[in-house]
Amino acid sequence: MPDSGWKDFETLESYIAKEQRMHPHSRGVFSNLLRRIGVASKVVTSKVQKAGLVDVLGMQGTQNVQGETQAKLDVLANDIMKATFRWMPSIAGMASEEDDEMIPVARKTSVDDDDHYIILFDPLDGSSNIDANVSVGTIFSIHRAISDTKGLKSDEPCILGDFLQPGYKQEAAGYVIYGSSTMLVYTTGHGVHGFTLDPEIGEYILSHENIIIPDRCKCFSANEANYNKWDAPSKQFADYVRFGSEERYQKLSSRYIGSFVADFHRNLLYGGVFMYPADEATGKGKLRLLYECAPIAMLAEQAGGLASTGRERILDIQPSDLHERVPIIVGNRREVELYEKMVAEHDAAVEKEVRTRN
Ligand code: AHM
Ligand code: MG
Repeated sequence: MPDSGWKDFETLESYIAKEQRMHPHSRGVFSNLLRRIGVASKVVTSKVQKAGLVDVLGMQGTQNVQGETQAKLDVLANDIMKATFRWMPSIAGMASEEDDEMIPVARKTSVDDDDHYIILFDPLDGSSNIDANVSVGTIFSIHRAISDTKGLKSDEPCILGDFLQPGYKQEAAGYVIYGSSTMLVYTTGHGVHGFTLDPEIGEYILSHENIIIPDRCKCFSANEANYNKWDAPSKQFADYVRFGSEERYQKLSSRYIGSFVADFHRNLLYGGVFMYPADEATGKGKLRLLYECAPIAMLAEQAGGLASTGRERILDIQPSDLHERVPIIVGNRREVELYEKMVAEHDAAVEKEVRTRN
């Protein structure tokens, strides 16, 4: 028989099923959630790809809770995500970067209390770039609902505490990047796996198994126009990697898209570091802890990297507000640790100065 040249491949479906078989007690609830993310992202992909063809470009005219004008596709992607998860028996609540409050989802009696999850998402991160055809993404984070479910009424299926959990408790996290191709990248705490959407068959195909950030610092990604607003250690770090003489940084390039998913995804594959430090005047970062930083931090750590505010590991932060913003540096472990060291030295010097003054 002549060889047909056919090569079997792993789809998101088969991969999830395989992972589920490795956990014999699993009831498949969680796997279904991941599958639904795949489905939702295909719908968003189709809308993003038609953005120039239908009347979805431009601003919606409304503002989200952060006071930013929402692009129409933000609103559409948010609706698609909510519609996808609202009916799922295992979902007790959702929270979206685009909505002020958490969204409780009525509990279904058919599901064990232990099988309730909450999902948080940024439906279309980087959407301010979309009119220029720049890559955008959907970021998601899944936690087990921790509230005493038996004590809650069906019209109170979750409480704020279910959402305000530190990142290290995430059950899964990931993103979908809508770029030259659509890719879904996720982790359940067992490595980072990437699937590329084959538009001809409409399936996600395993293209990047067990992604590990290469141990080289090829890319430095930050909005360098904000340099004068950064604090001293952030400036020191940026200067060190950009202009320093260390061999490791001789081939470094500045690479900044201004779309977190796209910037992180590139650095994950090529090696590098992304930072969005605090504005020194306000002490606040721009990116949101629950919708952006915590899920990306889980992926970074699973890929051998690190994510930090400079003073605290992102995954250790106890959130106090759904829409909390934090400073972040994420990427190669070596660079994040170098930044943390510079911050610690800076803080120690400031403390010493204060002590000698008093
Ligand atoms: P968004 O969630 O409103 O899209 O904002 C987040 C985006 C990130 O994707 C990106 O890293 C950052 O904002 C870029 O900010 P800036 O334009 O200040 O550089
Ligand atoms: Mg965002």
